[in-house]
Amino acid sequence: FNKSGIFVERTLALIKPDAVHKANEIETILLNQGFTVLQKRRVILTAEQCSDFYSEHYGKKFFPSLVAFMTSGPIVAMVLAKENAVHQWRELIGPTNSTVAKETHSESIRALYGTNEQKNAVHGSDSEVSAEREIRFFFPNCIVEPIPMGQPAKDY
Ligand code: RTP
Ligand code: MG
Repeated sequence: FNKSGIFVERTLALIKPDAVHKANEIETILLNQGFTVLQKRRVILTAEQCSDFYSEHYGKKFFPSLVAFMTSGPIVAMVLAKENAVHQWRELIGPTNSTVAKETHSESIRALYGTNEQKNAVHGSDSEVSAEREIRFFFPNCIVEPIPMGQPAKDY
């Protein structure tokens, strides 16, 4: 909810291990694009946690390599808020393959900070349903419902 009490969509962003050293620059870009950072954590995923997070890709050829990459170092998880946040964040990060991004979306975050099909600097939820699941995955205590009027805000 924004200052006027109007619902603002949320999405989950990850800064992947290849771009964690550029986390401050990436955060500056997203703030300049009107996103608000509601939550932020630096984490190192276990292979099990990573497999769960990317379970939609289980069985694909690139899955073992993806898990190895995503567990190779710390990542930064952020809950971002903005109007139409899921779509807007996907637009800002650009195409999955950073090589393609450099050719077609040269201002995108994946063009600027990614390297190839796998090392692509950032993640963004692909739908509102994914966003809610992924936010809960990284921020299980984060409030998802508005706080009822007259009740104290607690436990988030
Ligand atoms: P993400 O979930 O990380 O935001 O990326 P995405 O939606 O744009 O792409 P997705 O298809 O969900 O793929 C997840 C991540 O797996 C790696 N990948 N490697 N052929 C390959 O080697 C390949 N394809 C995808 C990338 O790191 C991609 O972001
Ligand atoms: Mg995806």
